[in-house]
Amino acid sequence: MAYRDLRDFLRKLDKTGELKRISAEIDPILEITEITDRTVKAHGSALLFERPKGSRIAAVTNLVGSGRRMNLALEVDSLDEVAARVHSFLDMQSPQGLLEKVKMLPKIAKLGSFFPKIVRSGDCQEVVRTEGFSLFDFPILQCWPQDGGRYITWPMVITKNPETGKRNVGCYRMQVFDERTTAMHWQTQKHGAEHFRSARAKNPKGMLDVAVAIGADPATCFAGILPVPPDLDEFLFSGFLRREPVELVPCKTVDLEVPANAEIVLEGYVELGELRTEGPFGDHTGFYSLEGQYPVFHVQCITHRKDPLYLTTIVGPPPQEDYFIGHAIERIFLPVMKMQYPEIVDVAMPAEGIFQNLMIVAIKKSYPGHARKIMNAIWSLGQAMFTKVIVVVDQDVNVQDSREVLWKALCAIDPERDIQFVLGPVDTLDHAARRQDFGSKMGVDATRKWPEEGYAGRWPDEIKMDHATKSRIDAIWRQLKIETTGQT
Ligand SMILES: Cc1cc2nc3c(=O)[nH]c(=O)nc-3n(C[C@H](O)[C@H](O)[C@H](O)COP(=O)(O)O)c2cc1C
Ligand SMILES: [Mn+2]
Repeated sequence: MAYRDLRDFLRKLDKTGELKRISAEIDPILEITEITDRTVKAHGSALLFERPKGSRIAAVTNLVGSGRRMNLALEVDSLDEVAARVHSFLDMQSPQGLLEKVKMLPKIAKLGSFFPKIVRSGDCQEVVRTEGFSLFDFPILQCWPQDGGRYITWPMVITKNPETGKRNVGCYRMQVFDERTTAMHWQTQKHGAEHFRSARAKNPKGMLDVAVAIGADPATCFAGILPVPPDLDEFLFSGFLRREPVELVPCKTVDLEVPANAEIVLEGYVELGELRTEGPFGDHTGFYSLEGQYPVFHVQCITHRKDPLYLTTIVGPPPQEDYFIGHAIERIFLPVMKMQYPEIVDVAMPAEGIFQNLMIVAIKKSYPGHARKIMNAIWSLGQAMFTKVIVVVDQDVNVQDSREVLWKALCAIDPERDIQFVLGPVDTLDHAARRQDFGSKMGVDATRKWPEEGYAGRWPDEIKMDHATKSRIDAIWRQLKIETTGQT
C-alpha cells in the first residue's frame, strides 16, 4: 500500500528508527540548516523540528537523505527494483505479432491505472484562508548567511501549458518577498519558464495561474524533480512510483488541481509583465547563485491541514539530500537511456559532480567514434544537456567507483586527441560559464582507442594475476599471518 501522505511516511520512519524529533526551539534562520547539514553528512536520520522559532508549525528536513530512507520512500529493498519495473514497461515497445500485442494489454491497462485521479475533497483543504494569512506563519528557512531571504525549497509548482492545457509539476525554489509574494525561480530551460513565456506571448499584460503544493507522500513529492519530457504529467510518473494514482483536488481559487494529501497549498498567479530581483541563494553547487530577474508569484489563497507539517530541504556543499534524490532518479531513468542507446552499460554522477558537472558513462564500444556519438546523444537528452563534463569509458570500467574511473580514464587519454568541446545551453547555476545559460561542455573519450580511430600502437592489457597463482596463495594466505589493517 502506498503511503497515504507525509505523516504516514513519517510514522514509517519513526518505526524504523529513521526519524529524530527535535523538541528544542530551533531557528529556521540558519540553525535548521546547520543541524540538517551536519546530520546528512553523518548519514543521520530524518528530522522533525517540533518547535521552529517564530512558528507554530513543525518543519521536516532530511526526509530521504540516505539510501536507506530512499528505499523506504519507494517501498523497495533496492533501487534496481524500480529500474526493473521501468524496464518491464519499456519492454512493451513495438510488439511483433498479435500474441505479443495481446500480452501487452494488461501492462498498458496497469499504466492507465496510475493516471492521477480527481477527487472532490482532500485533507489539504481542511483550512481555507483567503485573507489575513501570512507566509511568515510557516517556518520557511533562510538556509545560508548570504541568502537574499527565506526560501521555500521543496515546493511542487503546478501550472498548465497555455497551448495544450497539459499540467506541469516542477520543484523551483521560491524566495519569500513578503506575507503574500514570492519569487518564482523558473530557470530558462525548465517547463515552468516555458509556460510563462508562452502565456506572455499571448498576452503580455495577463496572468498565469499557479498552485504550489508542499509536503505529501514521498513519491508525490518527487514529482516536481523528475526530469520527464514536456507535457508528460509528472503526477502520472509519481503514480507509477507509488503504484497507486495520485489523488488530486481542484483548487479553491484557480483552475488547477493539487495533491489531495498535501500539507499546504498556495494558490495564486504570476503577472506576466512583472520581474523582480531574486537571490542570492546558497545553492547545490556549494556556492551562492547570484541575483537575477525572475517572475513574481502572488498568493491569493492558502489552504492547509488543521495541523500542517512544513516539508523542506537544504542544498549546499555536497553531499546533501538532493544527492540521494538525484541518484534515485539516475537509477530509475537508466532503463530509459538504455532503451534509446542500448550501448550504454552504466552511468554514474558522483556527488561532487553535483549532477550537471560530471557524468561517467560506460559503453559497449562497437565502432570508431562511438564514445563521441554517445556524448552528443547525452547532450541532447532532456536535462542531461547541462552535463558539463562527460567521461566515456569502456564497459569493463566500474563507473560507480570514482577511483577506478580516475585511474583508468586518465591512463586512456591522449588529451589533445580525446577531448571534445561543444558550445550549448548550460545550467543557469553554472557560475563559471561565459554567459548565464550559455557556455561550453567537454567530452572525454576515455575508451580504448582503435586502429580505425588512428591509434597506431597495440593497446596494452590490464594487469591481472592468473587464477592458478591466486588460488595457490589463497590456500596458504592465512598461515602466512601477514597483518593487514586496511588503513594507510
Ligand atoms: C531541492 C531542489 C531545488 C530546485 N530548485 C530549482 C530552481 O530553483 N529552479 C529550477 O529551475 N530548477 C530547480 N530544481 C530542479 C528542477 O526541479 C528539475 O530540473 C525539474 O525536473 C524541473 O521540472 P520541469 O522539467 O518540469 O521544469 C531544483 C531541484 C531540487 C531537488
Ligand atoms: Mn515537466
